[in-house]
Amino acid sequence: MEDYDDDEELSDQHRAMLAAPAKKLDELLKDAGIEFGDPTLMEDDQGSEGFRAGFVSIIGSPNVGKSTLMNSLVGERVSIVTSKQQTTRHQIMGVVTGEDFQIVYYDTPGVLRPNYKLQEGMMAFVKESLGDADVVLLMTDVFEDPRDFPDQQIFEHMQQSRRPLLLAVNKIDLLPNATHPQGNLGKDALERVGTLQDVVARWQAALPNASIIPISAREYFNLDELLASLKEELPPSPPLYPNDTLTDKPQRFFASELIREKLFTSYSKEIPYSCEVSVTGFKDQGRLIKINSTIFTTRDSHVPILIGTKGSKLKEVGTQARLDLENFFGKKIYLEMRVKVRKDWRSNLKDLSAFGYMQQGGETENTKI
Ligand SMILES: Nc1nc2c(ncn2[C@@H]2O[C@H](COP(=O)(O)OP(=O)(O)OP(=O)(O)O)[C@@H](O)[C@H]2O)c(=O)[nH]1
Ligand SMILES: [Mg+2]
Repeated sequence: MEDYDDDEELSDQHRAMLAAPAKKLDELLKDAGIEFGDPTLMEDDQGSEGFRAGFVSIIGSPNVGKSTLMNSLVGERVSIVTSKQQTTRHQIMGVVTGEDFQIVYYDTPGVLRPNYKLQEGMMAFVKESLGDADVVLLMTDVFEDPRDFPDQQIFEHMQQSRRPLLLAVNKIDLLPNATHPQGNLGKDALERVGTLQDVVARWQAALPNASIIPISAREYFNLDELLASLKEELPPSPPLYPNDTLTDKPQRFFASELIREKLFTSYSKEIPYSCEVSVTGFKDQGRLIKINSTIFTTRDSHVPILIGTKGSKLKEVGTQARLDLENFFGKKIYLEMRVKVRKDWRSNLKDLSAFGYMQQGGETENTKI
């Protein structure tokens, strides 16, 4: 993966400006008094005829497989995946450019009722993505009942919205099929879930405006059909980003996410949710990348658990993270990890802002929907 711009000199604001979609150009032209649809400009637009491009926001409850789907569609591991809820905390962009289309996907945190400021920030990412979407890709899995969707306001927004709405019902590999007549759900769950037809009927009744596509994001089942449907809903538009764009975050973001993924897979109970990873140093020295990281946790009592006897646990976690980072960056990695206590980082606006969870101006509210 070499498509990230890791210009450490740039402020986040500058980086956001550089990554701003070409769509914004229309507004700049209008400000400059140049009429939209000016025939001289249209001549320059040759080559984009028949091209479609737009933003597709992947929204849904925690753990339904949003990040797995994003990675499968993009063909790279841009978003971390674990079996635990609330793995994704940010809005993560993944761009796919084809011959006649460009889709800018946004993977988002699972929809939840926020209990603390960090979760408010996560929900602001969801609402921002929803507001920006040309197509909303709502995702559920075979287990979820539409009545249990965690946020009624968002659900009603989807019911009433005139924007194209696709509903992907994920994990259908778990249902009984020709090779696994019993399925993989267990008897009780199977009775509760019913057949795929039952699942689809429940969601179609709750969201009559949605086109429903059953998929398995992990097994790549029906993703061609999903992609075809998404392409049909894209507005005619030239590409929004240069053709070779994959994502918009700097390399150190992916480093911190891969380390955070290991915290989710290596520790239990509240520890993954109490921790944040900050990459304090990222030096690419050609064949080797030196990464310095700090794990912040909310309680003193977590420190010995994170570190383990004589540092054994942290060493094990560090080794797993290093191997993954080497795979991801295609280079040797030197990884340093430290543990610090930052008692209220999940509610402290300054910390949350430093960790990238706040909108400009310190607001977590988003008014777009
Ligand atoms: N059986 C099955 N499991 C899947 C499928 N897609 C994802 N999973 C599993 O579901 C779990 C959650 O996947 P994620 O992609 O992290 O889910 P998410 O919706 O991004 O979760 P949050 O970021 O926490 O909201 C992981 O254990 C995945 O391996 C699928 O198609 N079939
Ligand atoms: Mg996720």
